[in-house]
Amino acid sequence: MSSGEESPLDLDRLEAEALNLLGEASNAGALDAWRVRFLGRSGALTSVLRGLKDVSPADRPQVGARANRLKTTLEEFWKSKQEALREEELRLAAQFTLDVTLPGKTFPVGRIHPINRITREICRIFTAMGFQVVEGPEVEWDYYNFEALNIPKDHPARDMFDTLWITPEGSEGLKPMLLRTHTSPMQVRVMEKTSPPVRVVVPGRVYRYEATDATHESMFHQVEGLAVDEDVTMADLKGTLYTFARALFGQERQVRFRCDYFPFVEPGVEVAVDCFVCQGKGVHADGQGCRLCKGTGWLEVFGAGMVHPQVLRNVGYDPRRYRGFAFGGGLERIAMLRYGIDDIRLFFSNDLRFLRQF
Ligand code: YSA
Repeated sequence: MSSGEESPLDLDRLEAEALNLLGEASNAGALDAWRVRFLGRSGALTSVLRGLKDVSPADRPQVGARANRLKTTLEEFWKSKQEALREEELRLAAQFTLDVTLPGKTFPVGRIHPINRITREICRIFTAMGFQVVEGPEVEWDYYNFEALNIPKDHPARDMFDTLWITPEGSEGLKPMLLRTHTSPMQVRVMEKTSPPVRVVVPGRVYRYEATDATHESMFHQVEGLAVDEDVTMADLKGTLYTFARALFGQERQVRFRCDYFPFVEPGVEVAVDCFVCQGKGVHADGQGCRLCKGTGWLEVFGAGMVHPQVLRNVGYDPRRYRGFAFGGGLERIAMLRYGIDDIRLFFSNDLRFLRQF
């Protein structure tokens, strides 16, 4: 036989090898690779058939017939293997059919942080009364945080606000800058840019150089309120805060106004609501003192008052024509009262067991 010829023995070996490998093919990919290797256009059997022209004329009929039989055999085996694999695939898929009676998978859902939640709730109550919501910078000039609010340099009222300074206090030639200690500077910024009537609430972060305990944080949130017009009186302030306190804490709440001092209001008041845990009694039915209001029966919510005439003058308003009221309170403290939380540090300690309750 000339070169390129396959002896019947070679075809026997080829058949044995092909059937052996076919038996090992366990998936569609392996089966496809097998088909390419033995029956494909450049496969082993095709090259045998192509090489028949080089076989001696005497042997050609016998080798050709053997090669054709082998081709038919391999194709048949391939087909039945393909069917067997397909059946196996279907059998496996049937094992994993969807059971619609099983409970669905639950996906983790994010929550609104309690401070964002109370902020939204408070803003909704004030916008329903005609207030606009505005925000302002947390890094602030001394002028807006103190000077324009009637708290000049060296005024003892600066001691009420433990300040974190950006520029060192007293630094030569630099306009003093700080992290705002309250949201009240926005009263000045808003009035500088707007003509009366003004009605705004300002939620936002504030900072104080203070030790942390159950009711104090060094970063916390306040909400400021300001209304200025020709006929604004203390009665408007009281009506607004009554409406607010009852909307947030319940219709049966009592509101108490007591004299207080802030340099940017005259007169100034402290606003408290009666404690909704002990119903203003200061003690529980079992005689125990109320933990929430510390036995006083009242919970302080806001500092407030009538805008000082000097503050109106500082922004170019005529205090003989315009009057205003303002108020400011701590959002964490309000949220603590609203949701019955007894430690302010829980808000920003990132404890998911706490945050997931909201
Ligand atoms: C007063 C009169 C106005 O016409 C307008 C606003 C004000 C409030 C004033 N700007 C102010 O900041 N007053 S305050 O120092 O007494 O703080 C107001 C509220 O912030 C407090 O009642 C308390 O709820 C909260 N607060 C103060 N220091 C805090 C704090 N909350 C958490 N941590 C602290 N360290």
